[in-house]
Amino acid sequence: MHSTSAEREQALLIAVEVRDGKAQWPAEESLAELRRLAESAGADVVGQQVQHLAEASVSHYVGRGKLREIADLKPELNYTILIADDELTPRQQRTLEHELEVRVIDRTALILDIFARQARTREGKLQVELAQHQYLLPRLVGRWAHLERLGGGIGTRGPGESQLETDRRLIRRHIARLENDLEAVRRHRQVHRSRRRDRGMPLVALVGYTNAGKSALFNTLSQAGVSTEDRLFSTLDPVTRRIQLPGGKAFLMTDTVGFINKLPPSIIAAFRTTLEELDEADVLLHVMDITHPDAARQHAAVESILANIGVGAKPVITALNKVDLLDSGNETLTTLHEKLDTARTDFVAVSAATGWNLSQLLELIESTLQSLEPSRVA
Ligand SMILES: Nc1nc2c(ncn2[C@@H]2O[C@H](COP(=O)(O)OP(=O)(O)OP(=O)(O)O)[C@@H](O)[C@H]2O)c(=O)[nH]1
Ligand SMILES: [Mg+2]
Repeated sequence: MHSTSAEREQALLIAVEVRDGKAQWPAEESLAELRRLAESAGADVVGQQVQHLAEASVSHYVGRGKLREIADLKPELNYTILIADDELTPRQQRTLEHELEVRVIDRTALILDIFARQARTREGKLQVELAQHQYLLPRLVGRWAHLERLGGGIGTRGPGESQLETDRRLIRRHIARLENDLEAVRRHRQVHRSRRRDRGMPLVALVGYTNAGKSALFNTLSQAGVSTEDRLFSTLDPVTRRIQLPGGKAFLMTDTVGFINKLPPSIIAAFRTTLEELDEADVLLHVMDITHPDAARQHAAVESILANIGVGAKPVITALNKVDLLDSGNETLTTLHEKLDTARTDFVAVSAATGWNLSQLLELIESTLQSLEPSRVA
């Protein structure tokens, strides 16, 4: 028997769908993703609640009536944690915890929790720890003492329970130390990068939504043993490998962290170095899971993050991945490309799993690199 089920958090998911006319993800689909995030973090999801509002409540995120409904569900669902699909303000989080007497976390905390599990390198761990502390800082005051002691579950990894009791001054000091340590690691990486530059090899960086198949593609192309998993955020730390082109020349490819809808700015800031890899790249290879029902929205979310971090103008090659899962390949490809509503035409359908059409992808990479700066293809 699975002994952990008694200790696993029982999560109730909540989302507010704001009807402001702006194009966005329907709450149901966003919640389906939140469910995967919660499960990746080790929780069992026992239910979900959506509320349509003109705007989220400043004091408790959902409206009063919904709050009562959620409270009434407690004896039936036995939820031990409430997870909001948006980043809650410290005030919203406090009020919800106070009214419902359960721990309340949000999408950001969940993502940070998963990142903390996945970080392997010193730099990755420092980046996650920094983001966790920055998240924690405004949320320290006024939390319920008994809630602090619950611990052990999701949303509490990383800084740890003892840190929650520490005062803000200590947290600030710790943040400053983390920033210093990160700076040192960054300087080291800078040296590493300029050496790579000296060798003159062009750099192609993989980008894309989490679980799109970036690492799978990376592995098939480079024979690297990067872990690929059917879970969100399986890759965190960047890895770079040399890949041979059909014409005999070579380039470097970097696999790195995936993106997600509502990726909090604090996380983007903490992952600056990782994302600088993208800035260094000559070409971005945008990997999409074209079989995903939200492929078009995922594509838009990735493009918007790329624009936010200042690399939106880089040349992009789009790989429509997982075509092995499609029945009627070509038809779906055409409709999808239309749906993507992009002016870009540099795309190629591939299967990282079976290796289908990867030679065509390499040819496209080769011609793109040549057209950029012929002398750089060493
Ligand atoms: N059927 C099929 N599955 C694939 C293909 N490419 C990747 N997958 C699967 O999709 C899942 C995610 O693949 P990853 O390579 O880990 O995805 P990723 O983009 O690196 O994800 P993150 O590191 O989380 O950002 C894994 O279960 C892969 O086996 C493909 O071409 N066909
Ligand atoms: Mg990966």
